[in-house]
Amino acid sequence: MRIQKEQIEDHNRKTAKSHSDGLSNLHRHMDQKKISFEAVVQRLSDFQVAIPSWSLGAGGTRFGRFPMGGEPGSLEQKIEDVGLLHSLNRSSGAISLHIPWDIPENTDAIKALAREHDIVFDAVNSNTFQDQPGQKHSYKFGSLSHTDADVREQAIAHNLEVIHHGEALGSKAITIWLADGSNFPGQQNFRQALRRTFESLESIYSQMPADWKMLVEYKPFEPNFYSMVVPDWGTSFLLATKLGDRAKSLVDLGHHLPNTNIEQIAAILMNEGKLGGFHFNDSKYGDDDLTTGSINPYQLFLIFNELLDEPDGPSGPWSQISWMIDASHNIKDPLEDLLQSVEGIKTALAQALLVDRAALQDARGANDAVMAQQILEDAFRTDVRSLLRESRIQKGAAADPLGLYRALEMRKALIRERGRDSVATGL
Ligand SMILES: [Mn+2]
Repeated sequence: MRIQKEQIEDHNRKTAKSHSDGLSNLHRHMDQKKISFEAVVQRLSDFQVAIPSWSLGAGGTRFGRFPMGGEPGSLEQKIEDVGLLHSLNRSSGAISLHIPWDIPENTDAIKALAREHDIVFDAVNSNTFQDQPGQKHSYKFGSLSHTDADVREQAIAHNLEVIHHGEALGSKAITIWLADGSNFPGQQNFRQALRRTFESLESIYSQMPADWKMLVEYKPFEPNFYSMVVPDWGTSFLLATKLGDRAKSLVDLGHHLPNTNIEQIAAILMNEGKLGGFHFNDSKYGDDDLTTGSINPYQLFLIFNELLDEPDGPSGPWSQISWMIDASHNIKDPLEDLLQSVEGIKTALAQALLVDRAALQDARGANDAVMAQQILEDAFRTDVRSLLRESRIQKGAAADPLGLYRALEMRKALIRERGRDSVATGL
């Protein structure tokens, strides 16, 4: 399934008039605030968010799963789906693989296919939260933190194998999310579990290629409900700091307790040069994996506002961050949801780019809380949709990606091609 260049051009012509009206209003508004229109459009065009391979099929809960039909049944088809998204929005030019769900059978062919779709391979993800068929030791009671050295060795070897697959594809990072923890008070010695985890991570880190980074993800609960070995950003920061320069913390928006000030966490990690990656999603109660920006768009804006509060450059802190969506859904067409998620992320980024930073600095210096709040809200309440549309049109993407996806009846075409019963691998 491919989208032709002509289909996008034809679609964009139809919306040209209303687009230029909206754009000239915004252009005037930005001129008044002395914010460069061209620079913001460029920044939005450049921004790429990796799509995780597990988000392309219907997700599910432990109560049930409702497949969409036409789901990608192989790694090749997953890359084609990301290619489809990327041709619609030109902002999804990377895929993040999950091993062992996505082990390439023919690395060269996979790389060639990705190149055809203009897709690169972002961070690879290891999996020690479930047992695989034929596996010698079980991860029921943990992996890198396990009390048994043989289990830890097996988990270390798995992570090295993941790095090995990633290297062959051109990835430069491994994300380690550890499900280890305990379900009942007394079950686990906190100190010893943390020490064992550090030693296991150290073993992986020392064998990682020199140009790779390790992203240490954290999560307060689930699948363990009393304690997690890496429950919060502090523990992740501690581990990453002890490991070395190439180990960084990874912030997953859904991995916080309700009302946590995530923007402040992002600011602290960035200040210390330890923010290595971001997983986007949204949540109402816990790790809900809802569409990014659908529940709390102001929080997302405030996070970008913090991330942009650093001087930028080719090797600046911003350029060190791996961006990825981490969500999978039970009821939506996953491709439509991903288009919405990317739009939600870029909307928040665009609004944060409109913050009058000099005025904000002055207001803070004068302890003018009213004006500081006003400056942020002025940016947040700006309708940036025409700005996003313009950044897409300039890049050869569809003015309205979701609209074109629907107009071309892409899901129907995928079902025709792959069948109604095709289910995404790995979920
Ligand atoms: Mn995550």
